[in-house]
Amino acid sequence: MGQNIVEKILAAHLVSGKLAAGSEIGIRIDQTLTQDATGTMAYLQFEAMRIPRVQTELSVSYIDHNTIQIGFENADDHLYLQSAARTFGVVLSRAGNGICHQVHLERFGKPGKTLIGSDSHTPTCGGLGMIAVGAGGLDVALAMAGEPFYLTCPAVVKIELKGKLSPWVSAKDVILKVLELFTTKGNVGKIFEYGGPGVQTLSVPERATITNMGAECGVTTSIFPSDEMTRHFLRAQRREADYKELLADADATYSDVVEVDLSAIEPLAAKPHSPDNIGTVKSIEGLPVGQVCLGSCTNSSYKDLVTVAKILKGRVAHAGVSFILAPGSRQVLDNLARDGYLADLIASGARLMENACGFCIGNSQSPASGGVSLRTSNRNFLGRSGTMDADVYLVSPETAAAAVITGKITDPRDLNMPHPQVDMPDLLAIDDSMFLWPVPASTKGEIVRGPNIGAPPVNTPLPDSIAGVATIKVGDKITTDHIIPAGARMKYRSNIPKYSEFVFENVDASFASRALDLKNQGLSNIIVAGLSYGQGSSREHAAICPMYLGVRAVIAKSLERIHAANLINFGILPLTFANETDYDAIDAGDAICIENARRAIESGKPFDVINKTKARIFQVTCSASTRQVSMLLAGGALNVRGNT
Ligand code: MIC
Ligand code: SF4
Repeated sequence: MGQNIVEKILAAHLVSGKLAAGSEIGIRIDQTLTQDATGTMAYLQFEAMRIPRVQTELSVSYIDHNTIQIGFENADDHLYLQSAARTFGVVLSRAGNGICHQVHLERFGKPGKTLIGSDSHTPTCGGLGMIAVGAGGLDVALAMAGEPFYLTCPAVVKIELKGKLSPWVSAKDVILKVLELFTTKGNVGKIFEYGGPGVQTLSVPERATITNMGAECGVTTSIFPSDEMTRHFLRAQRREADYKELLADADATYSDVVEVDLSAIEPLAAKPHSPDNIGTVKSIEGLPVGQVCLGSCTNSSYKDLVTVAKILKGRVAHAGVSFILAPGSRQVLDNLARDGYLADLIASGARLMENACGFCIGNSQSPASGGVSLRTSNRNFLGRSGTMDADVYLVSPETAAAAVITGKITDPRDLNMPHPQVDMPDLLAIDDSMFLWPVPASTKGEIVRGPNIGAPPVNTPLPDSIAGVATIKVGDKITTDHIIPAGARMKYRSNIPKYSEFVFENVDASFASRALDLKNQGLSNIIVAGLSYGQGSSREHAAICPMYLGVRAVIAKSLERIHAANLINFGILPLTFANETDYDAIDAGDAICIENARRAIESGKPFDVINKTKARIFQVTCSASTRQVSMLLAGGALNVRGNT
């Protein structure tokens, strides 16, 4: 029987398990990436494993998130990362070199290879025909130590693209369409494999926009075939030798096939406050816009920025609009400068930011109170921009450019100008001088630890009886940004006691101190949640910090993949209601108890939870593999590893 692309790559990397959707498999990892905000913890964990050098073909440590550096913390992290990279044989991409996903796509991604990254948008490299998966830092550390990466063998959904995009409609509109069809919940355990005749009309940067934002659907990853477009992209990067054709067999099968007609898509926007709250740009036309932010790992390629430069040429940003521009990489910025487009963008009033995440993670360029911000990034969760009452809309570069001109949400097709055709160049200027390459083990030097660098915390083994309190009850679609905010708080990533003070800061500011009090009384904290708990980022701090505050279990209607894995890695029980209506019968503050917890999770069967306050019993399930059950019993992955 024929194979799809996912099956081909997984089969070539399979270390344990069977390729049957739903069962746990272990795969060999060729490449890893980390970024600074998740990377310090990942390398601290790697250090704890006492492996002298990384065991992968390639591991890259990017500094791209915390580059604002107010206070000493970020700078300390950067020095730690640089010295850890040198010690462990990791390539370091220095601050200023660009956003991990854009740079990895440009310089390192290879069709047919596997990549895991401690960032949820690692699937960006799926645009090159890789299996590229976002994971918690500890899973990346384990992969660097040569361990397989374990995941639930995915169900492969084919997204059959037909037709061709109309002028002024671009890749961002395609993924917004996909988000409208699939939403941000209910897609755990799936991979989107793109196919069909429409694929060949999309360049690699366009494909990468689509695979990048597949992360918002909650899928394990998304992937495109590797074909002549891929060869062209790699040739422009002067690495055609990395090209390998990778296509699905004609008789390949899929768990589902969904057709998307590219020619029927129109300019779309994700409205506040979720990437799946999709409407046409036409339907929100005329809304005044105070800020337009162009950049992020979704839409900051050379092609995206040249398109905007061409639209804006000869015009200046509307007086009401602050126009922010953050190129995705130094390569993009360099080529824009060489080809004259940077001058056009500056002439149009662009406020040039660093080649980094910047505005996307809310550490700068927060909108005005009650402001409307149009962004080409991928997440518009409430408060992520740094302004709680701002409305953030996610749009294509074309729609963003139209608002720069008019000062209001505008369908770019109404600009009354010919659509600028931008093809990817045959050759780009390449300059790898901002990478620090691995050095021989004998010259590696010391690891530098400033006061911001703490030891990675570990949990205690799972007690047999969990006596606790439902310390907080939250609703559906709680993101990791709700659990532990990034933005201004992000500089505490390496200091867990400090960062933990901000758990649920924007949901219930009293949570952290209440949880710590209960922990000090010997009680466990339990989080009660609705559907799709833990959406969004891969940040394992959304597990580590609650663990530090004494959280022992999350009981939710459903949990998202990366967050559930992170909870297990840090010894927090990821439980789901056997009957969702039981959610309604719990109130925050209820005394909750689980007897024989160890035996219950070992059994793999639904088990009882007692709500002492309401004098009721309800059942929950712990979906963990045998391997994960041992981690939960030991109090987390580091404890298991410590015992081997
Ligand atoms: C994000 O976009 O939310 C981040 C910041 O890149 C996170 C990683 C982190 O929190 O450090 C992600 O997407 O995984
Ligand atoms: Fe950086 Fe934003 Fe991409 Fe996250 S989504 S990696 S913060 S650019």
